[in-house]
Amino acid sequence: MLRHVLAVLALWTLSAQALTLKRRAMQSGLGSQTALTQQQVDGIRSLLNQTADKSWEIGAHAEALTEFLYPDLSPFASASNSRFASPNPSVNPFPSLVCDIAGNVISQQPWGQWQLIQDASAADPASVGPAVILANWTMGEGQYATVGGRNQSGVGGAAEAQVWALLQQTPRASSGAISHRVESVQLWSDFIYMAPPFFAYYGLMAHNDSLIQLAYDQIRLYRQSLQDPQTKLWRHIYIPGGGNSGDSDPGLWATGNGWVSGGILRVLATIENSSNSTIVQAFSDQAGDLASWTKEVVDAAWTMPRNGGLFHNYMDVSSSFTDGASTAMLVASTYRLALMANLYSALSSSKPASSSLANAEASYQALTGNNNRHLSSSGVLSPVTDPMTFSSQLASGKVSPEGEAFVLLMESARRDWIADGGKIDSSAGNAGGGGTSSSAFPRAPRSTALAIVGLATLAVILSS
Ligand SMILES: *[C@@H]1O[C@H](CO)[C@@H](O)[C@H](O)[C@H]1NC(C)=O
Ligand SMILES: *[C@@H]1O[C@H](CO)[C@@H](O)[C@H](O)[C@H]1NC(C)=O
Ligand SMILES: *[C@@H]1O[C@H](CO)[C@@H](O)[C@H](O)[C@H]1NC(C)=O
Ligand SMILES: *[C@@H]1O[C@H](CO)[C@@H](O)[C@H](O)[C@H]1NC(C)=O
Ligand SMILES: *[C@@H]1O[C@H](CO)[C@@H](O)[C@H](O)[C@H]1NC(C)=O
Ligand SMILES: CC(=O)N[C@H]1CO[C@H](CO)[C@@H](O)[C@@H]1O
Repeated sequence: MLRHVLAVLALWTLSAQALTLKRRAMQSGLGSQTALTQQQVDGIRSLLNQTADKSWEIGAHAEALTEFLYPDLSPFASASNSRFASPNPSVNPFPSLVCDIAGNVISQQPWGQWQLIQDASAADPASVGPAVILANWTMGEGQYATVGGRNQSGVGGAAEAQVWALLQQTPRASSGAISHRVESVQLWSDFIYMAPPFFAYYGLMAHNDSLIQLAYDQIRLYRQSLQDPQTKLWRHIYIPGGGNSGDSDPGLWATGNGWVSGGILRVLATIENSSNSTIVQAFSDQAGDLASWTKEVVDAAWTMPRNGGLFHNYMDVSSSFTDGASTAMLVASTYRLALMANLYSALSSSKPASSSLANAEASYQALTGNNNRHLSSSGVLSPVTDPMTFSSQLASGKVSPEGEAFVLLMESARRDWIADGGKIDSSAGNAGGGGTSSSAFPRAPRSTALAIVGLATLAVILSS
């Protein structure tokens, strides 16, 4: 009897220890209830490294690595160890891969060019800006400290010049909205992920509140021009005054709504996570708006038709092909918004609808499970929209770098939600069907179950 009690106690202690270890390891990389494998994550990272070469892809790559590998430095960092507002050369772990990305960009920037990467898009190169700011603050001032061959004033100067490019070299709509394009005024939903998070982070680090206000104002002005009053989702491209109407795209492009919700959330988190109560108070009305504007998009998205858990490329057009990339990004935004609304009581009225959370989880399971139907064992996501045409499906076997980044953003958001005590709502099942297939079953619980069975067997042997 005593042996039996001891064995049960031993079992209890061992599994408690296993859980503690797991919780500690959870802070970066894969989450505790992930349905991804390490092999898929390695594949995604390697695909990103090889294929993300357009300006906005480089920015999305850097942000995905920040949230996935260096979460203390992301705007969504958790309370006790956030270094988001105070990055410095001794941060641990050091964000070397993000600084590598910034360094590669800077080393190729010709002298005198204000954009970080020369581009017909005014906003897309700014997506790399937060990585450059992070590199600047973590590199140190020593004579031999360089990133991309430049010393600190050169690296900080590159970020500053990117701000000037947007403020001084880019045309604006009469409303004041800064164009997404260099040559003419065009408002693209993509802008929201590219420029406002950079303005906000720059403003926070430079103690320049007018840049934080600018981030908010640009989102407000873009929303005025792009939001569809019926669905509340955002249109893709609006050309003020008509212009060359061939360039406009009034469709409710799914990826655009992913960029919008993800970009607004980063600005919101930058304000809330500023570690500066003056800023939190000064921007409390703006933060409330940003949270409710994200909720509009997130809740509206989950009322749109889906096929096997995936959104359609144009969200309200069931005949358009399904797109795993935007689906991943909208799952990410749903979990991020839920986390922010939980943490900050001022934002609690912007918690996503419970049906949104259940649908997001069903789509997460559909994307990651179902015998690798949508995410191959080497990490290739499909089907996805072609990032260069945005209206056609990418040929099978090809890789969408932004889609790969969205999978890491999705995993990071869900991981952080769970780590904060958020519940996974599986009531909507696995929207991809085939929910009984073994690969749809989350890996971590399975390995925990195996460990418990093993320990229980040991307990029985010991006590007999
Ligand atoms: C990309 O791959 C190269 C070569 O293996 C490696 O040195 C570099 O650190 C990688 N960068 C990222 C961001 O993964
Ligand atoms: C940084 O680099 C610039 C350009 O190479 C140089 O003019 C400047 O003196 C350097 N600053 C420091 C502090 O070393
Ligand atoms: C770069 O970092 C230094 C402090 O390490 C700071 O003084 C400077 O303002 C920063 N520049 C930018 C653009 O963030
Ligand atoms: C907080 O933000 C205000 C406004 O930007 C700034 O004046 C102040 O220096 C900041 N305080 C700290 C401790 O960074
Ligand atoms: C804040 O940034 C804007 C835009 O770069 C600039 O015009 C302004 O002078 C800055 N304000 C301060 C106080 O540095
Ligand atoms: C310093 C600070 O305000 N950190 C906050 C950053 O955001 C997370 C939630 O996303 C909070 O938990 C932290 O308190």
